[in-house]
Amino acid sequence: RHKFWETQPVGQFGDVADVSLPDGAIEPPSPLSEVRADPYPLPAAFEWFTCDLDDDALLADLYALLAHNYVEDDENMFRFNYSPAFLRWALRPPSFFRAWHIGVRAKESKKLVAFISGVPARIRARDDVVRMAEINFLCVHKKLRSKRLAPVLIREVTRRVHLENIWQAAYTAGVVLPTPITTCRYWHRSLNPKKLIDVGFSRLGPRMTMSRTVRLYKLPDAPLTPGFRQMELRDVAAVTRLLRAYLARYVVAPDFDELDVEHWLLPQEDVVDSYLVESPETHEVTDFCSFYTLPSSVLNNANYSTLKAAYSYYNVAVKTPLQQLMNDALIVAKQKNYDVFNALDVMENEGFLKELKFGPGDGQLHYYLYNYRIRNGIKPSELGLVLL
Ligand code: YNC
Ligand code: MG
Repeated sequence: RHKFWETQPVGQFGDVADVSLPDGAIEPPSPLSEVRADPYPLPAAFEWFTCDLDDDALLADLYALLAHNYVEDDENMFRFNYSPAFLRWALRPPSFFRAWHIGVRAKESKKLVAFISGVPARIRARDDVVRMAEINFLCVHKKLRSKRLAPVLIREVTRRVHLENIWQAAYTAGVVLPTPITTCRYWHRSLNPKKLIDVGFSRLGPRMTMSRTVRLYKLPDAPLTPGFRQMELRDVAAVTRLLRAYLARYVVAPDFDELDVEHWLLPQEDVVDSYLVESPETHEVTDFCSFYTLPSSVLNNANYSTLKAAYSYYNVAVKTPLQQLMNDALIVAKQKNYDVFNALDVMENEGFLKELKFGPGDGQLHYYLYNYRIRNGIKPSELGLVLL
């Protein structure tokens, strides 16, 4: 059934009932001298091409490949439109490896036709902190689909990850592969309901008029929590403490240090936004919330070409009720002109989704680990990891 995935060190569908298999690595690491030294062969017309994201022209090519060929919804109405600035942010965290930004181009025209990437991360599973690669942006040009190029890209990124003496990876996909550690659902909170209905993202509810719908989703003009403000560089240590203590509750979560927090959470215009609550009395940082910006192209609509979407990232509510904190996140997203605010049912998110008028989406997001078994998987609420 899965000619490629059956050959890989991942939980296989047949293993599910086998209680004798222990949690942790499926295969031990090999000596580095045994890692294949040469890139895997590609069809003759193509060549490997390590991408330098400092190069604006290359970044523009990568942006264009993804903007035209990356993930679409089931009805092909929308396609992710990651911005060039976002791609730079996503692909160059602390200690990133340039060799893990892997392109395939046509030998003759030099046109970029496929891509896969990895970035290094420390991810904790139960009490085991593991160096992993986070694999993302696997993309094959629409004209080259179903030719078994994807397994070649995956084998090549795996080889380059192994060369750094890293043997595990984390990734998400909309498709079911052997075997998810958990399956999450996206929820959507309308901020600009009229536009979302016009582009076919949402529908007018039964017995609802447009003006009642607009009123239903209306939000205050400014955040309500005293001391709610944007995160700044001086907050990195406090946010790191807050986040580390919070993520310790989850079965699978990143192990962030201050450098990670500075990279992943310090605000960058139209890439990542982070807010915190600074107690007006003690000046202590008590709560934190964040979202990243991922627009979608609207395919085949006469009036609109993009949807501006915010995606809930990491949130920590200690003093402020989570619902109130997230309501403030919705308010700032609305102020900044986002059309929709999306969140997965991970961590404690179930605790605010319905109350804050999020509706369940139809897409599922499956989370996977490579060469790491977690017997019986986990619940979305036990997952403390958000990938981009
Ligand atoms: C997918 N998304 O099952 P079997 S997510 C992994 N992730 O293999 P072909 C996938 N595998 O079943 P196409 C996959 N989609 O026969 C398909 N596959 O064993 C498997 N779409 O290859 C599939 N981006 O080349 C099958 O298929 C084999 O031409 C078929 O190419 C697939 O980034 C794809 O959704 C997805 O661009 C590239 O459809 C193409 O269709 C495309 O004939 C639109 O491939 C964009 C899209 C995927 C987004 C993502 C995470 C990727 C994770 C990859 C796995 C990483 C493993 C860990 C490596 C490091 C290890 C260490 C240490
Ligand atoms: Mg293919």
